[in-house]
Amino acid sequence: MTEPRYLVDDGYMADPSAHVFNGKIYIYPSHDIESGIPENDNGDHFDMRDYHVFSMERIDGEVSDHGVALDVKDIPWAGRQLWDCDIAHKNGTYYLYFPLKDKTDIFRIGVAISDKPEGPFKPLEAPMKGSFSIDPCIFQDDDNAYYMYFGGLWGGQLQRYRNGKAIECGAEPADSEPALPARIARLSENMLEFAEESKPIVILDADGTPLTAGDHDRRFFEASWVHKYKGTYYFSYSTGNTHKLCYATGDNPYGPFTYKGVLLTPVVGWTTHHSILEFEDKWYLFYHDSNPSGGKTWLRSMKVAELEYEPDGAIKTRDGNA
Ligand code: FUB
Repeated sequence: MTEPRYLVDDGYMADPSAHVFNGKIYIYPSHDIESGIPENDNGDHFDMRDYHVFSMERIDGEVSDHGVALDVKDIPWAGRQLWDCDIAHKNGTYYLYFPLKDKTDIFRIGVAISDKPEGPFKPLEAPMKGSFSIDPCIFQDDDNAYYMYFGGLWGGQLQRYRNGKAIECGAEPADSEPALPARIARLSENMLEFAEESKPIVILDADGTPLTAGDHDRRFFEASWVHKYKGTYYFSYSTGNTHKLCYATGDNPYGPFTYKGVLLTPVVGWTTHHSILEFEDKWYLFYHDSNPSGGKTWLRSMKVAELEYEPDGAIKTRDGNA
């Protein structure tokens, strides 16, 4: 596969989290809809109400839509806005982790369970204790520990917290201060709770200093993803208002990570958001753009493209407009 490929042409799907289960690729996207809510920096127009799960046997094969896997009306604690989700598999059970605003309009992270990768998923009665903000990404390490990375600025509400605790002012730090980091927490044995207080994912410059809040071209904004390549941990993320996907590397799941570069240049649309997957000895980038909707930032279409590495482990930058 050389050219990027759109995965579905019926409806709008974004933020694709791709995993391999039972030898097949399963994709867990956000389901974009035309909500009629005017566009704003808070992301109110991203008023998604359900998730579909997709699968394919080959990277260039037919994509099956398994239908609605979870609906907001079935989540007891739901307010609004089902944003980017991710999945984990442990001992025959599939755990879907999703951000959703609760009835007080605060983003929390919920869990829903199924015995099949395509669902349907049954949500728990309440969100995960101590959870906040958006964009959960689950990474299973080689020792079978599971970690959740999460967080997102602006509409994702991360600026309302410091060191995992809600703050009064809820503003971003000054430009010269360290950037607000994504968070990580190991998951409990039963996969339903955090096993520890969340910790910051610090991204360092090559000289060892943390990236600053004013460094909008490189600092973390949202869309955490972690994968491991040749023993190195790669933390990748979106820079949000500068529209890039960047990555940083480290030698353990908690970091710190050292900034390395851009893996995808800006796409048509405001956001892009991705996952990285190894399948049959090749690496792939799943992401989205707003080309098919004619640039509507809230109607996004998921794609896949091959991801390549340099011999030293650097990821080759892809052109977001290819
Ligand atoms: O899809 C809603 C939000 O847009 C996601 O949670 C963010 O990462 C951005 O892609």
